[in-house]
Amino acid sequence: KKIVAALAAFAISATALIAPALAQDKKFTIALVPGLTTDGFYITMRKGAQAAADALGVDLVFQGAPDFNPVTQVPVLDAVIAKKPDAILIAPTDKVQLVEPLRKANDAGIPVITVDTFIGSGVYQTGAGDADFPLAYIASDNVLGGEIAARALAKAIGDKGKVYVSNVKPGISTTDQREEGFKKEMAANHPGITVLETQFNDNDANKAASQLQAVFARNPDLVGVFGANLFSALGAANGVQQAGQTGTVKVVAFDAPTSIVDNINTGLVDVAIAQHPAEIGYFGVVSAYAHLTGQSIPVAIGTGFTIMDKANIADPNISKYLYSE
Ligand code: T6T
Repeated sequence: KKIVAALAAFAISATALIAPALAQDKKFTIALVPGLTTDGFYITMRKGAQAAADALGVDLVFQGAPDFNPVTQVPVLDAVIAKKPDAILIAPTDKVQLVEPLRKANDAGIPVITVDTFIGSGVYQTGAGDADFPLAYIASDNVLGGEIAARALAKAIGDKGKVYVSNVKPGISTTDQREEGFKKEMAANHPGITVLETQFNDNDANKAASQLQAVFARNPDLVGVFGANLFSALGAANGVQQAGQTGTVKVVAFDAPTSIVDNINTGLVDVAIAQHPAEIGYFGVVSAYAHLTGQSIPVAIGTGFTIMDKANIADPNISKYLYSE
């Protein structure tokens, strides 16, 4: 009897010892849902996420919609939730419209971390509001990014004249905050600059280009434009070129696709503000993994910027922040 009891006790303690080890050997699946799939920013984020996944032995699933739109993103999210990944990283395409779809993931016990964009106020885990359930927000400081853009544009135009913001659409946390930071900086420190009405292009570079030409036709004394994301900036720059105003109408671009190098070298774009999307993806996966293995994680992680212009774009320490295709 004693031997049986001793063997049983051994079996129990051995199981107790082995169980946590087995739990850590589980291969986690982490899903990354981008704002859209065909955007150098999210392609680069995916690379960073994959680097962390490889280092940690995690399966990374990248699934997104072809355009930046809650109407197409929500069905993709639903399909991802149905596959029950261990965690979801997502760039929500609208602050409000993604709250309920993401709550479904949270209610199903799938931890949610938002990358690049946020839902609600972006301040999570406070116990306040109804959109604070994501575990963490990992992104650039987009208000600061808008302020940097305003200072760069002010410098390029000699601190006076008419400018406007070429933006995507209201309701996107990142681009809303960039516009907010831009206008705040202009109002506080650049009294000689008039900021005209924002033009919304629905993430369509062709629309951004025709809007530039229309604004210029109404305001022949236009001296600058801030393109608040990749497609807004490329479109606005193309518009400046098509209007024959290269160098006269200054362009400050958010984001850094490889084509920005030519635009900077020809003088079409004065300054590009590169985000660090690979860093966002990397720390997204690391944070999810830390949570899944029982660690507590920071509720917010801020990533940096690299400011590119003609003087530094050839430097490999700068150009390494250009986005992947
Ligand atoms: O600027 C990035 C991203 O930060 C934003 O949320 C949406 O647009 C981009 O993906 C660039 O196209």
